[in-house]
Amino acid sequence: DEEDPLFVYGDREVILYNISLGATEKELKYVYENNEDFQVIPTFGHLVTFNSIKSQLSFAKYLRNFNPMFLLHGEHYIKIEKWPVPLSGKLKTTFNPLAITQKGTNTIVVHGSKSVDAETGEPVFSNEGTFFIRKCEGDTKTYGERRKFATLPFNAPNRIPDFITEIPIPESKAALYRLNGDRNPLHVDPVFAQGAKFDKPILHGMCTYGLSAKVLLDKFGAFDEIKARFTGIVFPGETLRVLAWKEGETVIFQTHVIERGTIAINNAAIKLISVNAKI
Ligand code: HDC
Repeated sequence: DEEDPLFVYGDREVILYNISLGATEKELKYVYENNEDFQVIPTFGHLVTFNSIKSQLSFAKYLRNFNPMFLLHGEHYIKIEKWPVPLSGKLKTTFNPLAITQKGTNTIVVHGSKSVDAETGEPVFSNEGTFFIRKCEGDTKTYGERRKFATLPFNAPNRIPDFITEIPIPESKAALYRLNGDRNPLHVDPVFAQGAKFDKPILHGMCTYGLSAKVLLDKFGAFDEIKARFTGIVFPGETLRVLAWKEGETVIFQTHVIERGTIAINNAAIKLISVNAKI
């Protein structure tokens, strides 16, 4: 396991994250630290792993011919271990690979992390990120156990969704979203994007994920687990359509790109929690 520098955050990071997922001045609970219901959209919990180059190095050493330009985010799972999500903190994160699978010329890396309160040792967030790396080589091997929710298929039920909403994405979205910590040039630099074989910069997977999570949170309430697969790219300026099916405490969802008729997120779900039961 590798250990990262501390991730230190407060209301500035919380408000920036909420606004970059579409929160406005009409939702004071997301943008105003003095509001009695001030809160962070729980997908914030992944930032601990994306703010650090060390987390990437912790799996790069298992690979041959690894070029970060050819890395795409394939899936992501987050577990909120401490509810409600603390609005400030100093977190210590340890990383460990969970699995490496070679599929033709692509390597799929599943990378796990656990973040604890640096002072008390109390668990706060766990993450499992899957990275789909083109033109790479690795030895297929399982290193650690995965959480059940992270690996369930979550196929959309064969019925009309319980909830559908649309989210227009401003052209400037990726430029703003980067400030949360993922400075990957793929999302802003046209030359880098072309090197990665895209016509123009693509949106951060975790931005599409967070935008979808916010509308689900607003509709269905608090959740403490979320998993999704990135099945298609998104360009800033496009419009997302989120479709959701409530199945007990699990809400299965998909996120489509209206303009190109594609599915950007599939095999995805949140696990609702009863906030009252936790008080
Ligand atoms: O699905 C394709 C795709 O393009 N998906 C969208 C990817 C995307 O846009 N991601 C978000 C943007 S990238 C990003 O945000 C980077 C971010 O900045 C990362 C920062 C790094 C931080 C590091 C700190 C830790 C694609 C290309 C992923 C796959 O498409 P295909 O090649 O057509 O795949 P397919 O033929 O369908 O399947 C091949 C095998 O791969 C498995 N697979 C497919 N999609 C997967 C996936 N595994 C994981 N995740 C996915 N999304 C399939 O299961 C298949 O395996 P098998 O043959 O066994 O069925």
